[in-house]
Amino acid sequence: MQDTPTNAYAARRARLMDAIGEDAVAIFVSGDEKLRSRDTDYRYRAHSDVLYLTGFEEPEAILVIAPGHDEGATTLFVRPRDKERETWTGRRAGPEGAVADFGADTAHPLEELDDKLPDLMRGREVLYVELGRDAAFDARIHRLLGGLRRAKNRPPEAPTVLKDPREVLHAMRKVKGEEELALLRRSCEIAAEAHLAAMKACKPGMHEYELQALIEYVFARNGASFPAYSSIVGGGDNATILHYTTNRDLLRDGDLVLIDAGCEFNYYASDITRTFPVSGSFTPAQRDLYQAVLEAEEAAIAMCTVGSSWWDIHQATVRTLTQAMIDLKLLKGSLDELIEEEAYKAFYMHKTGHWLGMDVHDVGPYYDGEDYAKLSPGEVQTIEPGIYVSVDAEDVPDEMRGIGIRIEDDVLTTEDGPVVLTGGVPKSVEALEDVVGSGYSFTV
Ligand SMILES: [Mn+2]
Repeated sequence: MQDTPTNAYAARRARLMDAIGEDAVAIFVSGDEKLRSRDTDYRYRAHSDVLYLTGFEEPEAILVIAPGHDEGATTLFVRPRDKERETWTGRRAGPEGAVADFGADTAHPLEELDDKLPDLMRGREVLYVELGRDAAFDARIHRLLGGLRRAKNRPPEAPTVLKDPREVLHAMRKVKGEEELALLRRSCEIAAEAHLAAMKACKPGMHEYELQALIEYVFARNGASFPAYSSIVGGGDNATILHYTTNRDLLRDGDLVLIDAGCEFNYYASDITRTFPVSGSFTPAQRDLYQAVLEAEEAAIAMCTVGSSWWDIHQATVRTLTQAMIDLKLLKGSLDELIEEEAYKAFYMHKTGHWLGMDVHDVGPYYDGEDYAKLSPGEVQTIEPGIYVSVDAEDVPDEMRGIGIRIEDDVLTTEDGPVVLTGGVPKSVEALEDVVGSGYSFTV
C-alpha cells in the first residue's frame, strides 16, 4: 500500500470512530489463506475493509477499533515474526511493524487474541462484527462474548448489541477520497492500455488465451499486481456467456471478440469491456447491434450526474436497448409492453452497472429500503449495457445468432458532470476498424 499516505488510513479510522462512538467496538478480519490444490494456496489478498483502514496486507490479521480505549483505539493482532517461517513464506511485519508502519496504537501476536480481545470489548454496549463469513471466527467471538457475560460479581460487561460494521464502513468506502481517486485513475489507465494492446495485436487464428496473456502482461508490467477479476476473452458465441473465463478457443475471421478485463492497482480495481471484430471489420449485423449498444452506453454515461438515480439509469438503458431490439427485429411488440413483460431480458439480462473501488463489485448500498441510490460526487460506477443473442434464440434474424456485445466504462461522478476514467480505449466503429490488427510489438 505504498501509494496511500499513512495519514489517509488514520483519517479513515477517525471517521469510523466518530460514526460508531465510544460505546462501541468494531472488529475486522483480513481472512486466511485458501488452499488451491494439494499443498498450494491461492495467491493471498486481504479483505478490503482491513486494507482500507490500515493497509495491512498479511493473512490472518484482526483489527479492533475501540474508540477512546486506554491503550489506544487501534489494535492489530498479527502473525508474529518467525525467522524460519519467513524464510519459507515471506516477510512479516509482526506486532512491532504493525505499530511502526501500519498505524496501530497497540499490536499483539495472534495467539493472544483470546486473552486480549475481551478487554477491548469490556464495558462497551455495541459490538460491530461481520458474522456469517467464517464459521470458526463466529464461534470464537461467541465464546469470548459468553465468557464476558459469565463474569461474576461485576456489572454487566459484555456488549449487548451486535451490529454489522459494513453499514457504516461501506457507506464511507462508496465515496472515494482524492488519494483513492488517484489510484483508481491509474488502475483505469493501465486497463485501458491493456485493452488497446489486445486490439492492436488481435488477428484471426490467435487463441483467446493469447489476448488474455497480453492483457495481463500489460497489467503486471505497469505494477498492477492482480487482474481485478478473472479476465474474460470470448470469441464468437462465447461472448454470449456473461462470465466466460475458459478462454481456450480459437479467434475466427468474421467473429467478434468480447474482452472484459480490469486490473487491481494498489488494491483499486478497474473494469473495462470492449467488443470488436477479430478481423478488424464489422459485418452489417454486427455493426447494427454494436451501434445500438454504444448509443445506450453513451446515453447512460451522460446520466451519471449528481443526484441521478442508479435505478433510473438502468431503466433508461433498458428502454433504449428494448427499442433497439424492436428496430433490429429481435423483439416484436410495443415498447411499453415489452418492457413491462421484461421481454428484453432474453437479450439483456444484467444491470447497467455497479459501484467500483477496492472491489470490482464494490461495496455500498444500491437501495435503502425506500429509494434507489442517487449518485454523489466522488462515487465511481461502471456503465456496461450489452446485447447477447444466443445461438439457439428463437425468432431472431439468423445473422444475429451467436453475437454478444458489451461495452463498459468506469465513470466518476463529479459536480461538473460525469468523468470517464477509461476513455483511453477506443469504442466507435470507425476507431475500432482502424486500430484492430494494426500490430503490437513488445518493448521490454
Ligand atoms: Mn463490470
